Amino acid sequence: MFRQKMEKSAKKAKSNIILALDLPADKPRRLLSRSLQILNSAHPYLCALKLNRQAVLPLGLFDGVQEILSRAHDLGLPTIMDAKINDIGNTNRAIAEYYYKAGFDAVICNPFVGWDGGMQPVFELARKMECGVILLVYMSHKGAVEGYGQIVQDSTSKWLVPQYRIFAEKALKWNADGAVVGATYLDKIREIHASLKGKVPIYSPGVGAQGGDAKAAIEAGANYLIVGRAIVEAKNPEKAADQIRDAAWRSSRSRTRKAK
Ligand code: O7M
Repeated sequence: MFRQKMEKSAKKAKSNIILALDLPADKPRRLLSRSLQILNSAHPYLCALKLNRQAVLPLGLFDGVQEILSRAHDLGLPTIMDAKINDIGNTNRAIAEYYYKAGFDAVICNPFVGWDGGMQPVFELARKMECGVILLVYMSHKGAVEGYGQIVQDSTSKWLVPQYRIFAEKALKWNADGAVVGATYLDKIREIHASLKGKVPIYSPGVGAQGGDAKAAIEAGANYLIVGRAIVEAKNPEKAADQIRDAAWRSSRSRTRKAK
């Protein structure tokens, strides 16, 4: 359901840009009006909206956040909660349920906690509520190598492999709706794209402010780009979104043509 919603939205907007609506700390009322302003102006160039706790904490889940979600849905944009859910199953399920009930179409989770008594309840809930689950596979920041890049012994095969490869395998096995891989690591996007065999779409954050390039990330195999400051903090967020969208969409079109 969620995957199809995303595909439909991207096709309609001719965009694979997900806006990360992260604003610097401010008074809740100002944050809400600025968030709505940016969303209203940039939405023609977006395929989805992502919020994280930076927005939920000051605005309140069933308060300001719901107002933003309802506006996004009115504009036809699916919504993603970047919760990086990472606890025992019972807690994970409760957290996910709140987000889905508030109107989020998908949540982002950390596969590190494993399936049994970890992620399983979230996937079960997501299927029941027809919502999505996206997993972290390789993050965009420098220190990602210390966790996602460390060499570990796979608990099933006993082979020594990089952690992110195990996470990519879990994304496939658990039938996740997406895998997050930093746009700052093109080699990782290529490698993970190959191991996902086109069955799980790649969501790439890190374009612009973190140094990643939209065109290069798409060429390497990313399906969607998560973009925050390059749009939110631009003098003209609408224009910035349009420019990034244009570069990314052209690359994804040419990748599709080459694959045919
Ligand atoms: O474009 P930016 O750098 O201003 O914002 C990027 C957004 O993506 C911001 O909301 C981060 O929390 C998020 N993000 C990363 O930057 N790196 C990651 O590895 C993962 C995420 C993310 O979205 O996690 C799901």
